[in-house]
Amino acid sequence: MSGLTLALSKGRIFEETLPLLRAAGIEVLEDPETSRKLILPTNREGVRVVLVRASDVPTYVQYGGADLGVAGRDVLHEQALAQGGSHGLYQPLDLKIARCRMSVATRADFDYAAAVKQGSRIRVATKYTEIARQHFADKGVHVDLIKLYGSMELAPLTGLADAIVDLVSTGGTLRANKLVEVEQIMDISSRLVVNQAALKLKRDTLRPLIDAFASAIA
Ligand code: PRT
Ligand code: MG
Repeated sequence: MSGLTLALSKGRIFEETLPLLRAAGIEVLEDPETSRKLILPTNREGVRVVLVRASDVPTYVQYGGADLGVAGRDVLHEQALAQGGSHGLYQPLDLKIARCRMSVATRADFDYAAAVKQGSRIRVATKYTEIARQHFADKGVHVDLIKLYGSMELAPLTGLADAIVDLVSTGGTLRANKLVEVEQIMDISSRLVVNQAALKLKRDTLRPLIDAFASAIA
């Protein structure tokens, strides 16, 4: 009961969380890029890392499959909207890692401003249908949303959609596919999320960890 399970996704979130863990005295003992294990041991007895899909991190933490985790604001906001506003996760810290922005992008030859002004229906492909729905509703723009699970950039190029809502960091992916960013929706970074019950039951192990993360960010 005293052990701690931390849910992380492979890739940028894992890589960028490592220095914060190190600052808290925790070393992950295996590399997820070479190991096939889904549960990684650490140098701290009872502290383990579980590897899950980025969009599964909030679910693991919400239902207690993990005590805490690191998830992007994109994933957290999308799931909170889908669950009617809140998922009851304690979010004590903005870790300021895996930063990017969520934006609307179109083909260069699509006049987004004119389409908005004329009140045309715009076809938008995205993985983030809830965030997109709210964003366009707030602007009073009529959209038909098309749910995709990846490679959003392809949608305007094939005529599937007029626009996409996706994450942008360097802008390289948009440029490589001749798309232009026409609107920014929100800034994204990753948050620490903690299971509410664990916060009470494992307070003595969790609190110092959260405090160590907090001072490592600053
Ligand atoms: O890849 P997989 O399908 O397994 O899952 P995932 O895409 O949900 O996970 P991952 O690891 O790619 O992303 C995890 C989290 O990292 C996201 O939820 C974001 O909070 C954050 N993040 C930060 C990003 C990016 N930056 C980012 N650039 N997630 C994705 N991207 C993608 C973006 O979707 C686009 O395809 O990178 C491309 C754009 O990058 P630039 O640099 O070319 O602009
Ligand atoms: Mg990805």
